[in-house]
Parts: sequence; C-alpha cells; structure tokens
Amino acid sequence: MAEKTKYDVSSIQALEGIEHVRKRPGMYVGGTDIKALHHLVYEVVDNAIDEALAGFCTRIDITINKDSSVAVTDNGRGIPVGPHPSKKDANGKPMETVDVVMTIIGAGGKFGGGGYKVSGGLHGVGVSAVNALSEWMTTDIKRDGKLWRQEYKRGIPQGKIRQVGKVEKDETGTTQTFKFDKQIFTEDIDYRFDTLVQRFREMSFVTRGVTIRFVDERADREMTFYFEGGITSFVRYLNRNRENLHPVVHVEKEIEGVGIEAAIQYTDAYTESVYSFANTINTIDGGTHLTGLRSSLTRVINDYARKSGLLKDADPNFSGDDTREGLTAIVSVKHPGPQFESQTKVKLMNPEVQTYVTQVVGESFATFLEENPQAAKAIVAKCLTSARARDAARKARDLVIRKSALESLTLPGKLADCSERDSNRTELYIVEGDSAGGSAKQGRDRHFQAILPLRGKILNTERARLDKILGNNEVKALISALGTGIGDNFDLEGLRYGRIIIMTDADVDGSHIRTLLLTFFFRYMPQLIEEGHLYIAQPPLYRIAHKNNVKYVYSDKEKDKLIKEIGDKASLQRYKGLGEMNPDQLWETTMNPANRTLLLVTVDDAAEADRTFDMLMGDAVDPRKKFIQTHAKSVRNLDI
Ligand code: 0RA
Repeated sequence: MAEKTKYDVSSIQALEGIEHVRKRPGMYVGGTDIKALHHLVYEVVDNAIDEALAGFCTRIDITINKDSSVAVTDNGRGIPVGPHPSKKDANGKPMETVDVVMTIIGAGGKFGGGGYKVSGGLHGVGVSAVNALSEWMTTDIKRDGKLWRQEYKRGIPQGKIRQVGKVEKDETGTTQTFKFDKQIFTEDIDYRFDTLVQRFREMSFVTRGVTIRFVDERADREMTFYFEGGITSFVRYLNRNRENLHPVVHVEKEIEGVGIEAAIQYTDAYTESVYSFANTINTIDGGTHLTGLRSSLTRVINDYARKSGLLKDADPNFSGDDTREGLTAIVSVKHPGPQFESQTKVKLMNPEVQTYVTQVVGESFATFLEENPQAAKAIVAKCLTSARARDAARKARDLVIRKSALESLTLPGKLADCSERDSNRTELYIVEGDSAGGSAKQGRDRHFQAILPLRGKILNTERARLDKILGNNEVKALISALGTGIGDNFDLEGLRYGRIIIMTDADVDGSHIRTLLLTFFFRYMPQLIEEGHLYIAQPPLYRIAHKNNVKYVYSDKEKDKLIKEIGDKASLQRYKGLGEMNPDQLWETTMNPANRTLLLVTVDDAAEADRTFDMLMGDAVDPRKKFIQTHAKSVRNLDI
C-alpha cells in the first residue's frame, strides 16, 4: 500500500523538525510529564476551536479511547485536500496540504490569509508537534462528499492521502486521532479526566455557541458542554453557590482588531474569583488584560462612591483589595498576535490590551452603576464592609501576633513533640482524629517525628476571615506547632519541622480534611508549599497475608495483581481508617522512612484543592450534593 516516499526539500525540513521535537519535547510541549501529555490534547483541540472561532464549526467531540489514544472530531470545513499553494518539493511539485499541516513544525493550521486565527495553541507549534510525539496519528477529512485518510507514524507520513469512503455532500469536518508515544512519555502516566474536563468547560464558556462533548471510554464517563451565554454563563456557574448583589454585567467590543469581552458580578463571598483568558487559553498568571480589568473596577467604584457621597471627603479611597472581595469576573480577549511572557508562564504581555480593557470595562461598568443605583449601593456597601473588616482584621491580627509572641514558648498541649531540634531532620505528622493520633504517637520514632492530632474539621477557611481563623483552636495549635507565624508575618526561618506530613484516612472525610488543610496552607502559608515542605502520607489500602508472609498494598491495581499471583488462599484485610492499624503497622507502612511513600504537595495540587474547596464548602447544600454524586464513582474507587 504505502509507496516508498522520496523526501523533497520541504519534507526534509519536516523531517528535521520532527527529529527536533522528539529530541527536545520540552521546547514544544513543556516536557514529558502528565502536564505535557495533556498539552497534546489541548493543542489538537485548539485547532478545532480555531475553526469554531472562525465561525465554521459548532461541535467538537473528544474521546479518550480504551488504549489511551485520543480522537478529536470537529464539524469545521475540513483540512483542504490537494496540493498546498506554496510548499513545494525539490522537483517543483507541491506538497499535499495535509502533510504540510501535520508535519511542518510551525506551519500551524491556517494559511493563505483570510482566517481569523486567534487560538492555535499556546506555543503556536500546532498539531505537527503532537504528530511527532505520537506513536501513530490518523487524520480523517470529510470534504466534497468524500472521506479522506492520511496516516503517520512518529510524525512520518505513511504514503499519500487516500479516499476511504463517501459522505453526504454537505458533511464536512476533521478527525484527528493520536496515540502518545511511550518512547517519549516514559513515565507511567495517563490522561486525567478531571483536568481535561476543567479545560473543556472553560473552552466552551469562552467559545460561545460551540458544543463540546468529552467521552472517556476507559471509565465509561462523559460530559457535554454548551453555554449559550458564553462567559456570562461562566460567571453564573462560578457564583452558583453564592448570593449575588446584581445581575451579571457583560460587555463585548472590538478595538483595533482585538476582541475584548468581560462579565462581572459581585456576591456576598469574601474571596475574589477572577479568571482571564487570551484566545481561549486560561492565562493563570494573568497579564495586561487582568490588570486592566482590576484597575478599571477600582477606579470606577471610587469615582462613583465619591460622586454619590457614599464615600465622604474624610474617607480614604478604596484599595484594590477592598473592591475585589466578593468579585467574580471573567475577562477574555481574542488577539491576532498574543505575546506570552515565556513558554511556560501563561501571562499575557501585550501592553495595548491593558488600555483597551480599561477603556471598555470602565465605560460599561460606570454606565451600569449610573443606571442601577440599587446595585451600585450594594457594591459600595460591600466595599465599605471589606475596608472596615480589613482594618479590624489587621488590628486583631496584630493582637494575636503580639499575644502569640508571648505564648510562642507554649506549644499546644496535644502536640507530641520530638527530641531532635534541627529542623532539617524533623517531621510533623498532622493526624486526623484522636484515635489515629494515639496510634501514631505510639508507632512513631520520637527522636525526629512529632505528632499533632486534629479533632474533627478545622474551621471553614473559605467563609471565615483571617482574624476568625487565627482564633480557631485547631488552627492555633497548628500555627504555634509550626513556629512560622502566618500571613504577612510568615517567616520560614521559624519552621520547626522540615517535613509537614498530612496523614488522613483514605475515605471521604479524610479527603475533606486533606482539602481543608491544603486550602489553609495554600492561602496562608504558600511559601511552605513552594519550598517543598508539605507532604501527604500514603497509608496502605490493604493488608494481604499468605502463610507467614504479610504484604501491604496501596492501590486496587496492586491488590488485584498480588491476589492473582497468590491465588485465593490469601487473607485480605481492607483498612478503612488509620485507626484500624496498630502502632507497629502504622510505623511499618506509613511512617518508617525506609518503607513509606510520601507525596510532595505542589502549588498546582494546592490550587486545585482550593477550587474544590470552594465547591465543597459553599453555603448552599444542593451543589455540594451534586458534586459528590457526580463524583460518586471516583470517590467510591478511593474508599469503599
Ligand atoms: C487549513 C485551511 C482551512 C481549514 C483548515 C486548515 C482546518 C484545519 C483543521 C485542524 C483541525 N480542524 C481543522 N479544520 C480546518 C480552510 C479551508 C477552506 O478554506 O475551506
């Protein structure tokens, strides 16, 4: 079937490109870890999103197959079939268009002008990089009543594009299917449904009117996203657990070829939830569009409050922080030439964008306040409360800090400290409940391991302010045991333990407490995470005994494998909680540095916990239930 391919000038260029991508995947997809793996999917989906943004595509179907190959189907125009208008080979013969798109690094999806290309992936390397990093990739194209197929192995075309069937005359679109190459992605990794879902949800919010269906054949799960209201729906979604102060304010305008869109709503919450997007990419590090949005809101609110007399002459202006409590907003820009800070930092740098966003948001939000005095009053009142609370919190915190400076020698009563004083060698286990705490105290090596049992759930940090949090007994014990102080007064020098290890049960309550603790650390002691001091213990799920042999296993997969090896003579015990293990077992399996596994917590993990937390701890009960129900399957896998 596959005729022998002669490599011409452009194909040599393509070959060198492919080799380079495979040699240096870091330069193209940011590495070979799970993040990079997800990047492959995003890159391919971005091409379909481009078709949607250009107005030619309304549906995108993404499927993870059982073998972890991924298929992305769009109903766009389909990649053109036939000779490419400019890329020619040494004999002057044009290359096939599909091969240009799929093999020439940096060729991108579109060419020949006319396209409103605003997505095209963060690094702009396009689908050819994905092709190069795939064991195999297949491109199916529906166009002109025909179904075409071209196949690649590790980026190299397998023959020439061929017709494999017929379709309806008006049926068009592209399906890209690829299997990531295990020669490149050598770690034992696979796609995470939740991470991908999050991204696709965001994409569908910022690409109004497109339906994104995501199917995971590995676990028989699927989700479909369609948001008529675009980012307005996004804001409503984010605020679904909160009381809002007014309807969503939405603005959309194009200035100098740059699309600017924002949606804004204040709620009774204390936190800020603002997200920024550039060409549908979530710019997690913000940038000029975010700065523009924030500064214009602060300015407009101050102007309004002064003009309407709600802010008196003697009052100082609201600070940026004052105007951001309870703010939920999305700013989304579509720019033909986006500049990002670097390959890995997702931060928009185009300076003109700040001017445009400030102008567009400023105008429309000022008009909104003028025309809706009730809403305006509620927003200003909220800012006043925030300003006063911030002041009160500062005073309360100073008081607590002064007091705790006096009390700093008094360690919490329930802390079982270790004898070692060098924090490079010490560990603090934060343990859920008194009974597990008891086992841990008996099982530990008291020379370097300290135990702090926490009773029940620590305070709900989402809804409570810093001054209240500092007053909570469980949190107080935690802070004084760590010795670092908190917030602006945090000082890593004071840290009494080099490793802080969260040890909770492998059940729903345990994961709840873990989420609470991660959120607390994320919000109030981020340096602890950044410097790599925070860990999660991994207690075993099963104890498997056979004759005189005892083995502990940490996952269901591992258990199944071992049971298969031993046969059914093995006796199996499932640990429902840490409390079921005796002190020796706890030491052997979870605390002894020679045997245990610890998970290092990264800022990404903590940020994810922070988001989950928002959902788990909102005032409304319904969404909480829904979350647990929709995730019941995965939760069950975790605890049974
Ligand atoms: C080049 C030109 C045209 C469309 C595309 C590429 C295209 C690429 C991808 C990748 C995934 N889905 C896609 N859909 C379209 C324009 C074709 C025309 O003018 O008809």
